[in-house]
Amino acid sequence: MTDTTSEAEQKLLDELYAEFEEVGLIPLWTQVENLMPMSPRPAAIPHLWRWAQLLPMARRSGELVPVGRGGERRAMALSNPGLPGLPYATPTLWTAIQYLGPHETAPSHRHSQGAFRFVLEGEGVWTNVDGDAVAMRRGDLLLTPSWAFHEHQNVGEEPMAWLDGLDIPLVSQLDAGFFEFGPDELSTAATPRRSRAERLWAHPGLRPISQPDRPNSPLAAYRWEHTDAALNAQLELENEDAPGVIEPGHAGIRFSNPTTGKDALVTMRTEMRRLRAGTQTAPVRSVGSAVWQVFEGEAIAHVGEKVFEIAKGDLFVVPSWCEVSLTARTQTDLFRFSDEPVYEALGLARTSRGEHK
Ligand code: 1HN
Repeated sequence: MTDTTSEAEQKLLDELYAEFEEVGLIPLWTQVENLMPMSPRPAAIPHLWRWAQLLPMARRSGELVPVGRGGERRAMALSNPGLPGLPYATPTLWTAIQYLGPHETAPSHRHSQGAFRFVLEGEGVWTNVDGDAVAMRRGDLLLTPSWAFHEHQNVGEEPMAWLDGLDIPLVSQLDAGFFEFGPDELSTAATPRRSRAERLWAHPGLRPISQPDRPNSPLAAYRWEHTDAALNAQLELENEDAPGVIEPGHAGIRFSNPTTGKDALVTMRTEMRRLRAGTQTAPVRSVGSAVWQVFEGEAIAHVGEKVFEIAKGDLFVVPSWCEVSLTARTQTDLFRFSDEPVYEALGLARTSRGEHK
């Protein structure tokens, strides 16, 4: 253990350690630094994926790889270089670009992993969630909470690509994964403008008296027109010196569960940010990991030691306790999701906001 250990003592120690290994023991004194670092030491690293590279590869997959039973989804997962060989963007968040050609269907199934879709561009796909047909359009956030049956059908003449977020790595670590195939036939071929969930739940501040609280939001779709209006209102109020923005030039909304006011999904935070052109955000770091996607605009993201020039569709990862700040070249909208609700539920959440640079 120390420099002063004699040869005889070293021999006894070696014997002891060999016996530890044999019976399945590891002494704390050789491990304490790894077990209890002074602050998080994520294996995941800050990383950027460019939409301009992802989309053509999704198209090629669309030409070459059928979608159907077994594979279930034509989804290409972001693999963090710090987590080599794993289809994980971060240790808790699965993130993919999914592609569905005209008149294709991705079959019904359900799983204990929670999921959402965020649409960068395009339309024509309806996702049926427990038999409720939900249109997917540009700027919309669509939810597929844990254990809801879901299938996707493209009724249009154009292919569609979107972003998928799931808590797959978290659920895997927790050994809490369950999966079930659904029927092979479509649950519904309907293509309504408004889903049943929206007809029941999408009225600001008004909830149906008949419905109980739920851990995940019952509102299956958060429409771009509402998100856009909420962000615009914050920036307009800023012009009147009224409260609303996160910091000067930086508006933000969180997608929430209308039954609880908490995050729309139990395990994942989903947000949209709008930066006025020229805005530089204060550096922030939080415990837990996040993925950002540019919805519109051009900006520079400082993430830890890295600097990313980002444009529409680009995706980047912010590992735990890694500082992030953004500088908007043009007005920029960003979708962000993270695992923060998990840390909050466990009493492990921490955030620190630095000075503007
Ligand atoms: C899934 O069900 C979807 O429904 C996307 O679109 C990605 C990755 C692994 C397992 C199930 C979807 C998935 C997934």
